[in-house]
Amino acid sequence: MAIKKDISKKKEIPVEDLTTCEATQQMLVKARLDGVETQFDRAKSMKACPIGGDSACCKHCAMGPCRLNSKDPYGKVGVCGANIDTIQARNFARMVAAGTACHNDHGMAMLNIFKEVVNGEIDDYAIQDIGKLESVAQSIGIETEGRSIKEIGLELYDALEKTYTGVEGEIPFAQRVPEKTLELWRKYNLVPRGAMREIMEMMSRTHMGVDQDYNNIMQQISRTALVDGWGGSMVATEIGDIMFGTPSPVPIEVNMGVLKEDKVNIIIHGHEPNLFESMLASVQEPTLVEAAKAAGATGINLVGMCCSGLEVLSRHGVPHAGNFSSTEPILVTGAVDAMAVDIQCIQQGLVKVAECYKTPLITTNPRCNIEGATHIELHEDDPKACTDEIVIKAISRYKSRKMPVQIPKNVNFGVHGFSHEYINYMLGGSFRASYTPLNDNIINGRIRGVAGVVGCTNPRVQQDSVHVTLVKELIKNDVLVVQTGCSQIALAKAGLTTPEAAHLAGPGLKEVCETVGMPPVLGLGACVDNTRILIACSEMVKTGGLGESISDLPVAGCAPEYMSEKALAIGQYFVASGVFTAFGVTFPITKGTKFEKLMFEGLEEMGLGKWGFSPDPLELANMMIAHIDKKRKALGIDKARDRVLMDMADRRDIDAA
Ligand code: BF8
Ligand code: SF4
Repeated sequence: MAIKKDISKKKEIPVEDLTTCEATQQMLVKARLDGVETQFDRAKSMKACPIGGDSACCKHCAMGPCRLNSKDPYGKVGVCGANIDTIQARNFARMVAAGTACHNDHGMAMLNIFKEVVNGEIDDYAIQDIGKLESVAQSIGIETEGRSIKEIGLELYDALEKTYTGVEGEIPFAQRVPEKTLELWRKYNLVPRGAMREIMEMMSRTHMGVDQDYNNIMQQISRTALVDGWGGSMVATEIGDIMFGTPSPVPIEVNMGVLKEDKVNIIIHGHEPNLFESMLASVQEPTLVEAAKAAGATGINLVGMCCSGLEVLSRHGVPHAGNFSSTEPILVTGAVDAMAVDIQCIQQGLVKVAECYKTPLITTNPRCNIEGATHIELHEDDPKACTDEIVIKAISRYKSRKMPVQIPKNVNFGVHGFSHEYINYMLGGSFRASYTPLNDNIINGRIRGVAGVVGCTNPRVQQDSVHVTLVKELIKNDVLVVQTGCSQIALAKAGLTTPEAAHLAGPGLKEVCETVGMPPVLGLGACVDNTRILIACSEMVKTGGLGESISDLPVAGCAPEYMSEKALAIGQYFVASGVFTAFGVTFPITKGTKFEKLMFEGLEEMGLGKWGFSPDPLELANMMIAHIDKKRKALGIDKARDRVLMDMADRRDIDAA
């Protein structure tokens, strides 16, 4: 039963303060009128625990839980004697382990499907990109010349399986890491074995009474995170491209206005692309389209949310309805006839909101059931049995729509789908496809550096605003921005992923964007596709002129509105790969501790990247730009940029005269 709370009498925060997404604002107003609660209400009534926020508590055994005082971090220790550094390191370690587990679990599921496709046991999916199959195989030393797809595919499967199961040695994609970076990892024993081994060791070492030196725990934190970025996530991206197509730029529509009042609206929300790919087939099934029309609709409208949506937005241009914090508000439209989910970032709160609007909320994956949702399991050998049934449920909900429908009119346009392969081609053209033009433009200073702005939205901050303010500041300062995850949708809604947005960029970046016809903000896909950024960094190093290691590059990363453990795993693999990575909202650390110093300074002194934190978007931008400038200086290319800027100023003076 839906419990409708009377939340109208409580002192309300203006919706404009909760989110800058106008469509979400409208739906929050309606939710209040309808007496429906969302994460924004819960965030207000649930004050974040300050001790947990500082990571100053431990509940790893029943002698505790133990709470230390983050104002006096070394004033006391836990019952077992664990000090603040051990406690924080263990907490952080387990969050990274959980995030890494999520991405690897997803990647391994994709790899299993791939094996069955190659073996001919699954015929609903196919190998769409043979070129990518060959290039991925070659990248880890597999011979492709004169061999069949099946032979290459099976050898690739066997090799990539070690990403998960390897008990010793190095994961296969370590071969893609620039030599100097890999040398450093070997020096510190950071090159991961299989994910199962690393995550198991991480959980074991963080048990009460095992690893109690934060430096040593940090080693395993990095190794665990690296088997996310260069392991499970990278496999998910590459296998996804091989099976469903490598993205190339595609015009897209985002925002809640992609829902259609006269159509059966189906939303897919989650992370694994196969559910969506099967649903794409189901909504084109003539009998189901007919059934929708017989129910009075003009057709079936399939849209995505969160990372599932980003996968098919990038690959096929399927419209995207919004990011994480909009997943409850969109149900308030009353226009959603079914929401089908698989794994990750599916809030339990969706159940009640869906109930209020009689929207079937359907779980499809055996790893994610939600109490109160309907479970229709997707079996890879017959996925359409599941997706067809979801469409039928949606049609019947459409037929019995009783309550008024209110769809925000907001629709924004953009160009997305910039795989690292495409960046290669885009800047170099088909005759000289390479990263040389990107490197050249960085060296000559037109592009100051590259920033990855990624990650979630979080109701603890005004939805989308931190992403948008940060990115605007970065491009204004000639920093090219690459994006994944919910952040990408925040920027798409703000119109920053169009080539026309080049006018918001600084003079150097603007010139490059206008010459190439590209947006100053490049959408790369879902969160697992952060690995496209790793590969791009790797290519930049290998192309030459920007140092020998990823840590030499004038690049930085940021997740300014993060909430998930996956985001922390991503942050840590960027840091361990050599990238300065700053987070917003909050950071699970106690100030003034040795562990903080290690994270925010020590790792960089070892030759890796480092962490940064600020809740303020402009401060985040300044930190990232300062880091980029520091790297430019170390590379000796800071002077080039001075010249470029002087040229532009001179030109303006001449124009004025
Ligand atoms: O993996 S950005 S809220 S949807 S965790 Fe989740 Fe965060 Fe969105 Fe995708 Ni990524
Ligand atoms: Fe307390 Fe130590 Fe047990 Fe943690 S492991 S709860 S610090 S006694």
